Amino acid sequence: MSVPHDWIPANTPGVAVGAPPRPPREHVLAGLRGTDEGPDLVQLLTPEGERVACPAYDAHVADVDTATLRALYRDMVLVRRADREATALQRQGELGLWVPLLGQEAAQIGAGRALRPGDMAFPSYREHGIAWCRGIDPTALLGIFRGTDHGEWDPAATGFHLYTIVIGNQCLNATGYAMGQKFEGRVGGPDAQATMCFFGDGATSQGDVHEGFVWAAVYDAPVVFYCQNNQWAISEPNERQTRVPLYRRAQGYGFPGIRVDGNDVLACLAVSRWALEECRSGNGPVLVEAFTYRMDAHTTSDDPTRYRLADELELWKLKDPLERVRVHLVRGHGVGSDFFDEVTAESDALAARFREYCVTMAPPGPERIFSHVYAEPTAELEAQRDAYLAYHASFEGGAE
Ligand SMILES: Cc1ncc(C[n+]2csc(CCOP(=O)(O)OP(=O)(O)O)c2C)c(N)n1
Ligand SMILES: [Mg+2]
Repeated sequence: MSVPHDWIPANTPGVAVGAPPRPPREHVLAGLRGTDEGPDLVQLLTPEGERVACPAYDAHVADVDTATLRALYRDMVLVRRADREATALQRQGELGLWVPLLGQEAAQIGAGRALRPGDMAFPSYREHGIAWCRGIDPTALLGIFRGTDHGEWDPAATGFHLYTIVIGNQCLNATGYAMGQKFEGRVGGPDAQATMCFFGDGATSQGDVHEGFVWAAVYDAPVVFYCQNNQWAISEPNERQTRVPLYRRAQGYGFPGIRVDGNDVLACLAVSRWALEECRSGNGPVLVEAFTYRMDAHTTSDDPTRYRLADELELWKLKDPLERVRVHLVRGHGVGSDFFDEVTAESDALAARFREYCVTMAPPGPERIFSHVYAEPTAELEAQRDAYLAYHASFEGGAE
């Protein structure tokens, strides 16, 4: 089958008469979309849990032994457990909203474990697995979804920016940050840093992403653009966002684009390590498309049964990111049931702690709205805060 980049327009100079013409529209619609897995998918662990050779990337995970694989599996189980608990908490009225990560554990843990402490990550709103890898306890995410906070962590201390709801906007922030890393000489050398920017397939249609790509390309900014193509942008399928596989778009900007099996944690780790190293050594930017699937609703406010068929989900369940690592650990590394029982027990304990934290969270005081407005408070802001607090105090005292 021909693919779009092989197409030759009819009158291209130097192309022999009779060369294959551009296929008709029906041909394009028949399946030459950017939605197929395609021939370039980087995969190290098959959905059946079999380790397959991948000469281009094997060296980047040569150090991954049984202990590391177990750790990657544990990460994925724990973030999935917290995610499921948060979904239940929303259904019970304890959270206003939750954004599930179900199905994207490998894409996030692989990338997150490739980051070093000095690197910087810019998430959108579904990156609970990246937060985990940056050492942020899942309880710190709850305030955003309970409506008490915009994020409890310190981006500078954790190397993890606050969540971004405005689609694609973080690509501009990440590119600017990476340009700063470059201007300040933090590229090349032993302590080199990189930036990783997380966004979805739908975000690639946003102007901010295009602008970020252009600036990053012309300034050789050390940023890995990490697109989790989970096939859907709420109810819009990926085929409504693109005519070519997303990773190929990088070519038009002048930097490499790689498509990795986003349900294969080992491949995501290998490709992310490679991409980050490219950036740290001055060869950035890089686009990574993690080809994955959103197994749950877009958010708890969404009902995916309104726009997609159940058999699609059933097909992706066969590619579950956790299951293939479990099978590989058992068959390839002789890991016994004790380990899996321990991880289950640990995940139950995490879920209980997470729930307890959520239902006992104190509502924030009225002064909170004035915190972090500016890096340094201004006299005017302080005056506004004092007036607001005085008003609240009179209200509580029964004066109203
Ligand atoms: C600028 C902007 N436009 C529209 C929205 C509404 N919106 C929220 S999520 C979303 C879909 C994003 O899809 P994708 O980028 O694929 O990320 P995913 O949610 O699948 O992880 C849209 C359109 C928004 N938040 N910001
Ligand atoms: Mg999406």
